[in-house]
Amino acid sequence: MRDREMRQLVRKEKIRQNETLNLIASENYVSPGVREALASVFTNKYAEGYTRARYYAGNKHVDELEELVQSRALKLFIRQPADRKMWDVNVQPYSGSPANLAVYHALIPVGSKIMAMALDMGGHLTHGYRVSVTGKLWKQVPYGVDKKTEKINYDEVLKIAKKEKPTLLIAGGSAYARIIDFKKMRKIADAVGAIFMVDMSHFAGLVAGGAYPSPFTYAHVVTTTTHKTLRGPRAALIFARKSQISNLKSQTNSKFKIQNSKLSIAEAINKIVFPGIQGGPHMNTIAAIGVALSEADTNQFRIYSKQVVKNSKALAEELKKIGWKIISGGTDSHLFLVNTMEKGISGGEASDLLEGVGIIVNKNTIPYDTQKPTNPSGIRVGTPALTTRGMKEKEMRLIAHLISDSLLQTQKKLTIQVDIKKLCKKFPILP
Ligand code: DSN
Repeated sequence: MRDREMRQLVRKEKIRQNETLNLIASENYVSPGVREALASVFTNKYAEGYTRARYYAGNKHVDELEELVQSRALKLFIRQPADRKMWDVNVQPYSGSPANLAVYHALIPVGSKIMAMALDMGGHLTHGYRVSVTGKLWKQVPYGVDKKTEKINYDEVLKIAKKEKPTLLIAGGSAYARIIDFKKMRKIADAVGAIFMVDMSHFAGLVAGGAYPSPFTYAHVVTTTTHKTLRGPRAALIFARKSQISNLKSQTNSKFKIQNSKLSIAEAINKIVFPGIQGGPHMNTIAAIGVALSEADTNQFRIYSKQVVKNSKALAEELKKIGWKIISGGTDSHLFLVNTMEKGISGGEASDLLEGVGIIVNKNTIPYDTQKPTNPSGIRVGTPALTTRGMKEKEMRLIAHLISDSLLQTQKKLTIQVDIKKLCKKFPILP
């Protein structure tokens, strides 16, 4: 790169990534192949529209690319060819937020209710939270976790759904460590006539690798980002059923009729992604999604995704053993929450203390948090990135002690920093 300033920033960021332990649950390291596709000539091309229906000429290879990525996405997530035929996938969303917005805009009338996990219980901003545009256009009906078990209480979800009659029910979030029972959630959606959407952004890679249940049997729509456990570029996918939305029995109960009822769910969504919300798709990113999808369709990735969960369990268990409170008592996935406030350390302080020694996490609210979201009571810890580096349970146990010693300041900062650098060196990630 000729640009000296930019080159230096890239170099510095590369050193930072190499020399710190990344425990941010939503981050990962992409392969050289994914980065190569991102930097490919496809970045030069405008391709507004869809395959063979573009607004510009010169899209012969773009069309082939988009179709290839669609078929890879469908094949990876829906194993049975007969089931696959019932689904379409849109590979154009720039990221998770526009993907979710497109689904709502396509399927549910403005003003109707989206029932989703509350943000401070582990949900996501774009599931109708008040500061997001999704919370301004639609009304969020939140559900949470049980105060005692800190897990979803499906009877409680049903009770809220029956009372509120949402038009859309969402499963998935950004800080819920446990397996979600999609079958039960679909039953709840059916009981009140709601569309059932799963946002699998966090655990998509685990679904692809067989380390987490698949939502496809039960959902009408599945959205996902591609850059978390799936280890692709920063973008998103929307999987949608080809059935007509007017066929959804849901609509009988709702005072809000679903939009575009003559179209299939997938057609309605495609129309909103483009031209409704977005302009030209980022074809270089779509190429990179394609690379990530083919990488995820390998035995190596299946082993990786299972190791992500094993590592997460090992790290949570060891932290628990040495006296830290893990929300819900453990994890079934790539992440978990630690209540640091219990030891008098806020989430913000914890995150700063850890960054000071080279461990990167994010502060996070815990269920029924009494602190403000800007400085909540806990941290979120995730293992996708460290697993990509090749670390296993043994390293997780060591890291648990490094985390604990840093937070409690029971070891000299310098000693911990040296240990972390050594560990990073042993598991290099970026050449
Ligand atoms: N911000 C992402 C996360 O960290 O979970 C979700 O969009």
